[in-house]
Amino acid sequence: MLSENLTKQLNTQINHECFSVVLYTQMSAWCASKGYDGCALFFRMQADEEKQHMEKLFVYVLETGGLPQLSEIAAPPSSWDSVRDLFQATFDHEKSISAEISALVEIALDEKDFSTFNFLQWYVSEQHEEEHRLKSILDRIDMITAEGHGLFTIDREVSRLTSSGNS
Ligand code: OFO
Repeated sequence: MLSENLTKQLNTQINHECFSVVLYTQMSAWCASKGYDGCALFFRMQADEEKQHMEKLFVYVLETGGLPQLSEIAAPPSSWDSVRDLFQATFDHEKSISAEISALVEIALDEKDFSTFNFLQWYVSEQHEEEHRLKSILDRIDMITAEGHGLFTIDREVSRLTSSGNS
């Protein structure tokens, strides 16, 4: 049975995952509007993954006697200065999600709620993977450097990584 505090914190995380869905969907729209189809696909897939993250939390709260509670989602930004800027914003966003997950793990441990602690380990691994994937993309963008000349290559590279599921 979840404590009132953990129920509240997990509900906050459900809403943060919802924001990630909206953010990545908007990022996908920006990419598509610029003709960066590989990046657009990447962000559509990211948005789908975030929906799964949200649903996993939603079901866990329900199964442990809590009431999932959705709240207002802020509007995401709708444009970025460059593809690099877009991926940097994504990396920063994922790092902030990792910090939120760590804070939840800490609360679960403090409360000796080992079921929730165990449940959250999936998110700990997932965040590790996501940060690694985004850092790899940023590294490749930096290697390719000169945007304008390199954009086609960047887009193709992101598309390749998206379809292989590798970093
Ligand atoms: Fe990509 O973050 Fe969800 O958990």
